[in-house]
Amino acid sequence: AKVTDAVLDSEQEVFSSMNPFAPDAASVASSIKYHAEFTPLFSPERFELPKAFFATAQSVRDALIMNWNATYEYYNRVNVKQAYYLSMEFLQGRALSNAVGNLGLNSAYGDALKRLGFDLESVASQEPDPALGNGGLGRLASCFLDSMATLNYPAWGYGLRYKYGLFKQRITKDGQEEAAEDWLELSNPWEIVRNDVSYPIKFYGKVVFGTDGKKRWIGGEDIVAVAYDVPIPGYKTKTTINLRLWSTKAPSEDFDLSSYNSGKHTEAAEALFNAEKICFVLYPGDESNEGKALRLKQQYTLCSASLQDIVARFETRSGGSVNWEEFPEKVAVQMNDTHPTLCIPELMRILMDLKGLSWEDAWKITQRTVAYTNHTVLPEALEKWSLELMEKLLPRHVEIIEKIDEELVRTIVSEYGTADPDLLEEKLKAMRILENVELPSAFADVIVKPENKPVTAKDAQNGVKTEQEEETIAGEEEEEEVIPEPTVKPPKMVRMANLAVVGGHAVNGVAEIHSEIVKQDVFNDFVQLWPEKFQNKTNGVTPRRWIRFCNPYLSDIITNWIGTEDWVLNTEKLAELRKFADNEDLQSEWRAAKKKNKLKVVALIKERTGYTVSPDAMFDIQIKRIHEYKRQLLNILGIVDRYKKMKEMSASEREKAYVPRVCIFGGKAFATYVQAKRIVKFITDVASTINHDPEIGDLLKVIFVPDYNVSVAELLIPASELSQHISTAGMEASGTSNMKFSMNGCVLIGTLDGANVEIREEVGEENFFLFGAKADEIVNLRKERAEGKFVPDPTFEEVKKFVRSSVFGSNSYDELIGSLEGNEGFGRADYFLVGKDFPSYIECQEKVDEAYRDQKRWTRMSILNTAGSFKFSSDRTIHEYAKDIWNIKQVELP
Ligand code: T68
Repeated sequence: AKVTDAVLDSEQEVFSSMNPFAPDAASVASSIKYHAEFTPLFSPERFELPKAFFATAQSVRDALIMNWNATYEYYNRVNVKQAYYLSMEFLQGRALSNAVGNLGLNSAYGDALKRLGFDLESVASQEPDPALGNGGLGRLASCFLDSMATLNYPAWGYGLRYKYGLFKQRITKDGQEEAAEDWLELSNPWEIVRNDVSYPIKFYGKVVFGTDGKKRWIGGEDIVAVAYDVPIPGYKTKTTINLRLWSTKAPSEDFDLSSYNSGKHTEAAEALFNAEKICFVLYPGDESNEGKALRLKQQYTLCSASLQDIVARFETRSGGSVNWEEFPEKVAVQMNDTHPTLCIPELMRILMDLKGLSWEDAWKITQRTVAYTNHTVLPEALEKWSLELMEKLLPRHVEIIEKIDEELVRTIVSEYGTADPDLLEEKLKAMRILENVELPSAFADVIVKPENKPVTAKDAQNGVKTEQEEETIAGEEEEEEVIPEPTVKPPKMVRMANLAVVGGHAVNGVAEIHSEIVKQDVFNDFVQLWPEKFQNKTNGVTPRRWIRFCNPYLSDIITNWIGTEDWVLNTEKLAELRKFADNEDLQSEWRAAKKKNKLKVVALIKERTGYTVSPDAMFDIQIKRIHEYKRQLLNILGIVDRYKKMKEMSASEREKAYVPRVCIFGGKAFATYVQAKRIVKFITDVASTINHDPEIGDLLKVIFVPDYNVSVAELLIPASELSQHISTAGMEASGTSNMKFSMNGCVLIGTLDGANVEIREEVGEENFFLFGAKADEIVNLRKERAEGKFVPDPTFEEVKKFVRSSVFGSNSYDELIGSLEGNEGFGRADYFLVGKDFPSYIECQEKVDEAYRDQKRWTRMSILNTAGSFKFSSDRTIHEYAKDIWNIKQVELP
């Protein structure tokens, strides 16, 4: 099965119709030379790789800008409804090969660079990986942009342009160290600063009544948000959408020239620094109050600048006759998690205070416009802000939030009535946006319990004091008296997730099981009120970046066997591979491609860690943020168990019992997450013992790849044979690397959690290694543990003992191993149930070895994973959002 020339010709036609230059290698080469000469980022005398990258990127950008302009000119003209995806993170990855691939210019650019003495791959590898995200949530946003552009949906992304982004991870003998990631050091060739697109952003100040009787927010600190646009090309389409990233600066008059001239240089520039520091880093430490305020400022900057921009565009496109009721017919705002929830009070403020709408009208418009995606069920990850901080920083928004909370209280009271005060109290406590805050005065007396009848609002009006007031007064009057110990009041908080649920028209989880947990558990009370709001949108990933471009060897094989490259757009076609799963020719091509990808990883590992690994061993990979619930600890303890057993065997027994493996880890631990950093340190300690053990050799190697990012993932995933998705059931909302692995013919070992459940359904249960407790068993298992009923597995006990016996250095890992036992001082007793799942995990890993020994069987499993992964294209996900939440239509450019 070979691609026919006709297929290639018709593809060439599609591509040249969308390329303004219709470029051939000669014109591309002259465009690159032009940029090398006239974009003076480097000195003129040399033309080396870094300059070649910039010149090439700028030449590609010319094409993107033309398509971008055509796209927006058309959207403006036809005034279509647009979706806006607001996210604190976009994990874009490198852009050059992606853009060249989407534009279909691979051979033109490849040939052109060859003429200039370079090759496209080395030029592309010069590009720094933009570090504007942390994990799955940020990468999802970037996959969505690719799909929105590819499918011709009118949509934009909005985010922040962090100067340093997430930190760069270094691995030292002490574990993880963080360093600033200066990704903009050599400037960013893809961004276009729009000096004419900037908006004022305010913090602090106070709320007053204007002469028109309307509320006004005045005074305080003013900064400016400036737009930086990044064009996002679709695949095989002219549509090029926009990722608009905001950067912050001080208004120019804020530089205090007279202070500066009198020698007070630092004070003179204070306002500049204050404004710019907002966009220095993603997730600045928030232990201090300053850190918290900075994060809130980031979130508000994103919401306010984006909404001002969206509102301005709506007004312009309305052409002089603005009908605000039409706003939700032209605008859909999707909030990626709760981080952009301030959109709700900000849109209310703009509509009421600046555009003169009533509360009722503004509320209807806001609700119809905004929707919220939830990405976590961990209670500690549901965002809350201190009311006190928010009152200072955003006084007008707090008034609006209080009113939304009051309306919610009204709804809850009318839903549940006052007949059962305990029930009403429970519902109010669970559902209110404001936590630990007295009921609004109009509702002060709704909860009447016979035993402790509180002072009613009416009593209060009549001058009857509350108990507390009596106490204060008594304390003031009789100073001699012993004042009772003040009880510590729980802090007043704003619950952003509750605000997001109340203020939007749709709430979605990101995999079926997750959306069910969202409904049955996290937001169950809200489901009772508004069942129609709750939806599922199973995540997806773009098949362009995650198969076609990162795995060209496999892509060619797929195209040859299916007979067309259409699968890149219509992933259902991948299912056609099923019928060849046992074909020996396909199988041997398939294995050869995997081997070539593994060889690239062998080189990467050598370069990044100094270790030499065998390309013939099984590549077993776990790459994701380091988190206790993701259970990298289970993986590494499994490795320790394997090592311990190997040491107890003779050389020949070892070789018979185990398949050679390279166990690869990658991921960053959040800088202040101490337990996660201990896990990193432990993995690297285990690695250094095992990798230096001459008895073990190639039978087992453990690698921690430092500074895991999108580009590293693009190398590791195509080379993977087994990948681990082993979170405690019910805790991983979806996972998206599981989808990428499966697409690249990797077999998964995992729990019934997140999207694993659906992947297993699609690829077939015989092609997925399942183990562990189920989500609905977890609560009981934890209870049993707490009651001391859990009988630990003897192998698990031995493994812990082995770890404590200084095999991996002098450290006894008390805090880490202690957390699995719930010893005094080490926190919750094995909350993530590592000990519970350990035996079934080990047993499952034995089955993995057995399956791998039969390479025919394994290759079949691998092929059936790729063939069964088609559901997990983000194109499918985006079609669902467009239809069920955003109500937007595909618009093809003329
Ligand atoms: C991830 N969430 C989920 N959060 O963990 C993952 N959160 O299951 C899911 O597949 C993915 O979202 C996409 O839906 C995150 O990545 C964060 O990174 C994060 C960062 C700050 C605060 C909260």
